[in-house]
Amino acid sequence: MEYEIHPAVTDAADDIADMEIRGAATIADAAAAALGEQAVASTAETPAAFQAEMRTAARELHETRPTAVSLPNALRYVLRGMEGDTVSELRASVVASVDEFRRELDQAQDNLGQIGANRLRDGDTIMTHCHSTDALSCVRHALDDGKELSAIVKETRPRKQGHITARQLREWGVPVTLIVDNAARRYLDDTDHVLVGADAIAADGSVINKIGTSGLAVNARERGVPIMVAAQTLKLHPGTMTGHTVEIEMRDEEEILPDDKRAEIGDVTVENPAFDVTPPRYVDAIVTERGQFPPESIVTLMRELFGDQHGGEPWER
Ligand code: RUB
Repeated sequence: MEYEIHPAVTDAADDIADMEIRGAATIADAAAAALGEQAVASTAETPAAFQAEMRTAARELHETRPTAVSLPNALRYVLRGMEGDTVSELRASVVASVDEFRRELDQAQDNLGQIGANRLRDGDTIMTHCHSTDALSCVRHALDDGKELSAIVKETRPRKQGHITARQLREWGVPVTLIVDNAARRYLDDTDHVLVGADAIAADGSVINKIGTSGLAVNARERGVPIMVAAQTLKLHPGTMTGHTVEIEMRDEEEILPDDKRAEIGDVTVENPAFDVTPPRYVDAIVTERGQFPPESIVTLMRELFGDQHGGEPWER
């Protein structure tokens, strides 16, 4: 059976895959919003057809990028809220569920920022990697508290999300020093905190984030610079509680080596993993909207939040 998938869903899926929409929280927000549009536009005539259509839309959104667990967590949240005996009841429940999800996401990011800001002191210099809205929420709150901060911003090859971070920080008036990734160790001596986000947090406290995070964390530990991970609970990966590992996205070789350059160099293999895994021993604190945790204790929060529900595909009933 073919279901009519709304352009809002196919457009969101394309934009997520192409990284026009990127960053774990933003991806989750966009996916939930697209499901809401699907529900509103649905012409399904029976409750079963409506439910099947929503699950098909969720699957299309899920197949875009594999690593950020916020995406399946968002889809699962919305689909679990789908209830009712008629199409209009089902539609209303999805719309309400999407609204609630998006509100909670904003609220969680705000609460997390307040908590994370307490770790930052007036005059501190932070070092960032990639672009994380959760990490920047901590900076925003510290600034609102009247603290002055400076930032050393890693460029973050190959997609240079550091530029987005730099632009945001400059808008807030934070002095920014932009460096290439390879210069990070040198500038750790001028850094008070490494502050990064996460795409997923595993039950053992490992942090999955933009490629290069783990090397930065090892170097920071060696220099004695604390590493703080800002990650709302939407980033906790339920499947890792039953031993699943987080899939690391491998992206197009072209992002690293365009065809014309490849023609100059000759036949080489290019590997382009988008994320890496930082073991818990290199992380000082995971800051969530529920408080801050040493990474080894995050499993306690996961047990509390997920209970016996360790995931499964979002569209499974
Ligand atoms: C983004 C990235 C971010 C996390 C957290 O990778 O690694 O650090 O997603 O972001 P990409 P946020 O650019 O490949 O999506 O805190 O905004 O959820």
